[in-house]
Amino acid sequence: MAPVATTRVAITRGISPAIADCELTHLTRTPIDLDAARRQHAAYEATLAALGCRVERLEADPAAPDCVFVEDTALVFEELAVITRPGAVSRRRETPPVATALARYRRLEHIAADGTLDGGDVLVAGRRVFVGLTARTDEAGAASLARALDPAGYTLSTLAVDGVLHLKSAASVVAPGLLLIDPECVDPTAFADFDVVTVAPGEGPAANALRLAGTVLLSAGFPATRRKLEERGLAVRSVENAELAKAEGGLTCCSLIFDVAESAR
Ligand code: CIR
Repeated sequence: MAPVATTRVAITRGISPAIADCELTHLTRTPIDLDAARRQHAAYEATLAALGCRVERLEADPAAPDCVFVEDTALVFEELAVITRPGAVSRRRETPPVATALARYRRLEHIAADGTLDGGDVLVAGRRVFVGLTARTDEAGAASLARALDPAGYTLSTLAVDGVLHLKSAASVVAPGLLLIDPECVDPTAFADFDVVTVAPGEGPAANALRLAGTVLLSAGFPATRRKLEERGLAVRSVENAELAKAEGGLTCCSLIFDVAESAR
């Protein structure tokens, strides 16, 4: 049989002109330079494109300050996509446009209304799914995700997260079977079946890294963690993210990346 050609899609969203009113949990509010944030975001999208993605940017919503952080609104698996129920009420209006975009590519399930779950709390490593229990994601949200994923054969477990917004603020997949984590925020023993590399001391935010096409995208400014990853033989590319970091956003937060068969485009 001929191999099926695939396209890698990255869904992104413009930055809301209201980003100054973003949700903040662990950081003190500081001014965000909207023009600089937009330049950095465009450069991020260009990096995704250079690494093989077809970038589909959804329009920003002036009434949704955090809409650029599309990761929190949905989870895309090979078999289905799950539309989340964000823990912050201000963010619930972000999901419908993302659901419309994803419906072209995947069957949709939804997190049930008795729980909350942010995509940033979900780390997918092969068929293992780790869900961080945080101010945004609760047990009922995790149980709803487990029900949606069970028929497709994913195994879900929950873990505690301390001192950061989301699980993926403190843990990322950087290679098959290899996680980058901040051990001050998540317990490494929760990932017993995986090889783990820890961020360098004082470089906690480096733990939110984005693996794409064999390259690890790392926020700029974390040289010691970069060296640790390179010592593991990984190709690392720095991405400037300082403005959106003031809104507690990292590199994974700004895209939903998945493969589609050519016929589904
Ligand atoms: C929020 O608090 O919801 C936004 N200001 C930041 C969301 C970042 N998203 C993510 O880590 N997945």
